[in-house]
Amino acid sequence: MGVVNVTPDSFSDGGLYLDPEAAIAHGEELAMAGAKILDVGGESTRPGAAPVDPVVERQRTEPVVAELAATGHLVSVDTSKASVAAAALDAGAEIVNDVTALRGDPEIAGLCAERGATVILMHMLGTPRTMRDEPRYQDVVEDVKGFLAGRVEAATAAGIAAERIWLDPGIGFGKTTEHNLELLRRLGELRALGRPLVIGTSRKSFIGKLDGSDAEDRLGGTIASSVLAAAQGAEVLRVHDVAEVGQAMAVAGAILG
Ligand code: PMM
Repeated sequence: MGVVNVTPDSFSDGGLYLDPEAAIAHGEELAMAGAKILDVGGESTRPGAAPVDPVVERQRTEPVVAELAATGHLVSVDTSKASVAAAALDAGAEIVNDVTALRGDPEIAGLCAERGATVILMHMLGTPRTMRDEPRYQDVVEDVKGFLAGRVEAATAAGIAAERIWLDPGIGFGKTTEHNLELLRRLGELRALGRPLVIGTSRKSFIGKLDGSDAEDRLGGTIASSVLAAAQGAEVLRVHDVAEVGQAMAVAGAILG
């Protein structure tokens, strides 16, 4: 999954693709580099980020989704808002990637059910505004697993088919570096939930915490964590550097058979 952030303030690539033409060209580039899914987002989830007005978020994402879907790409929309998701689904998106796991907007679960969309349910402790405030878990893997199981129940109760649900432990969302490492180390335990696992480590701050690197210098850490996640059964890797991670995956896959 290649990341297409149409935002002025994402930590990793904020402002680079705010213009729809630039975002579309970037999406095409990621697809050429091997991305099977293009994840279009119009609201930064960086720690401390302010919420974006739904109209603005929709204006950022809709034309980019429409063009990328029209040229035959599988598109997901990274949003927690039903109105933004609805516009993206109308424009041809097939997947709703919701970092609040359908808790952010009471309308979004019903919408996804009605449209037969695939949904990505992600774990986050708190909100992007508060998630750095001393996150605490009994056992981070068990807690995340319990949360995701509960969200699968809520989603299926709202009419979303179980086979349309993918799950994501939410690396960096309300977790310390040690929590992130523990989740990656024991990622295989989440396979017991029986749904495809999505993982997003790309350029995240836990990498920088380990070696002091800035967001644009975290490719090595992105590759190491992505390959190890895939080796434990993650099926979707949400990354900015599609070509490089793709090559690492091809080599790792060839060696492991
Ligand atoms: N991370 C970000 C945004 N959306 N969605 C999912 N499912 N998983 C993630 O880990 C995730 C996400 C933040 O990264 P960005 O600012 O580089 O997009």
